[in-house]
Amino acid sequence: MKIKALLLSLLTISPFTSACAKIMAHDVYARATPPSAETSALFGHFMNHSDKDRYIVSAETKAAGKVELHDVIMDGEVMKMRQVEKIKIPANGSVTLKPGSLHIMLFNLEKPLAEGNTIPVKITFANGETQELEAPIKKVMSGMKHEHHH
Ligand SMILES: [Cu+2]
Repeated sequence: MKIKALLLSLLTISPFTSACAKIMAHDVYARATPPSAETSALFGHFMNHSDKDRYIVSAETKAAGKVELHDVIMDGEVMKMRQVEKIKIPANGSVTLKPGSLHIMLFNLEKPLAEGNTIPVKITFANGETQELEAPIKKVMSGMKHEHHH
């Protein structure tokens, strides 16, 4: 009984219990690539459970030589990717990185991304916090479509 009580008190005073859950990453995944591709992208949903705006400022993975934060803009009728400095996760809100929109771009892939595998990803926020996660590799049908077909 005494040990249990001690453990419980350790848990409650841990400084990590509250700070950790402020940004929650959901369904982060990487786009599967054909064998010759050298680029891919990471998508996912980030929730901000704090009352301050938060920003993703960089990401890294050993699966890619270079990683950039990207947005997609309309240039006339052409969709173009452009690099952005940061991705905002609004206070008490969320941001979705998805095909045809914000994404984390992967360049110089070490090897093609095969569906079913995972890659380790480290995301850095503007306040210096980092979050590490394993992103599963999934097939993405098209970069520009938003509808779901069944
Ligand atoms: Cu891109």
